[in-house]
Amino acid sequence: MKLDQATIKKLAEHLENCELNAKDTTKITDDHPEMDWDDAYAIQDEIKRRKIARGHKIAGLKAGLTSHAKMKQMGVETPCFGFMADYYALPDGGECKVSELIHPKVEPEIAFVLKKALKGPGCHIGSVLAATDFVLPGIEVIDSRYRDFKFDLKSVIADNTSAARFVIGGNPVYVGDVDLRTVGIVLEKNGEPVAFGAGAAVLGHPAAAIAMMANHLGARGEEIPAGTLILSGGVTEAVAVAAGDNVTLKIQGMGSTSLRFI
Ligand code: 0L1
Ligand code: MG
Repeated sequence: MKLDQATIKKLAEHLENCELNAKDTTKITDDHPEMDWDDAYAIQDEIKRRKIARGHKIAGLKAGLTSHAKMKQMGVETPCFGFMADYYALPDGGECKVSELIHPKVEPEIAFVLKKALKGPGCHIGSVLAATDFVLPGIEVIDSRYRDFKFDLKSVIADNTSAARFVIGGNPVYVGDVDLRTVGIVLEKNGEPVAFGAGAAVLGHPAAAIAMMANHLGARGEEIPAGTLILSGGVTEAVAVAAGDNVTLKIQGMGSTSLRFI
């Protein structure tokens, strides 16, 4: 690690305040070009610690930048991992308050819920499918705290991978009953299809994103506990939303979930 504890705490406080006050900032590597990957995850961990210390629970985990469309959109080449706090969770068909966010975008995702813990190294698609209870549609609302979504990968990891809000809904489906590579996904904004694809857009198989997360956490001595909800990453590039928009995600055989932006 290149940053000392005081700097990690200061940067975590700064980024979390940006989130809580819906204020943007320049990317933190501008002032700390020396920071490394461990520093980036240590800042994210400190943001998590701050939320838990204030009484929040962790509602789930997320993989980000897992499709080529997303990597190309953001100019990066590696997936990243983050967490979702309890207050990020919105009810299916419910409202998302744009005034609480900076410049929200939505991503169509496949959500996994585990029935068994997963611990890397050595996790693969088979271990993930064996550990999964069910999958269902999920819309992630991302909201980078960085001005104009301009960042590098270390800055975005520190910023908890732009996590902001999410909704899951539709029909929970047993993984043996669906081919997660060929399953069709349509994201509609105000009744018009704005992004569509198939599950294979996420690293060839969305379960590969969960395996990568388990191996990433395993390398840090952590596991993904049974019961964890995990967003496997945007199937398409992210779509900007504004107050007044209605967004619906439809996944073949899994029904739909939606949000209204107010
Ligand atoms: O969930 C995601 O794929 C977002 C990762 C962070 C990059 C971004 O803000 O687009
Ligand atoms: Mg996402």
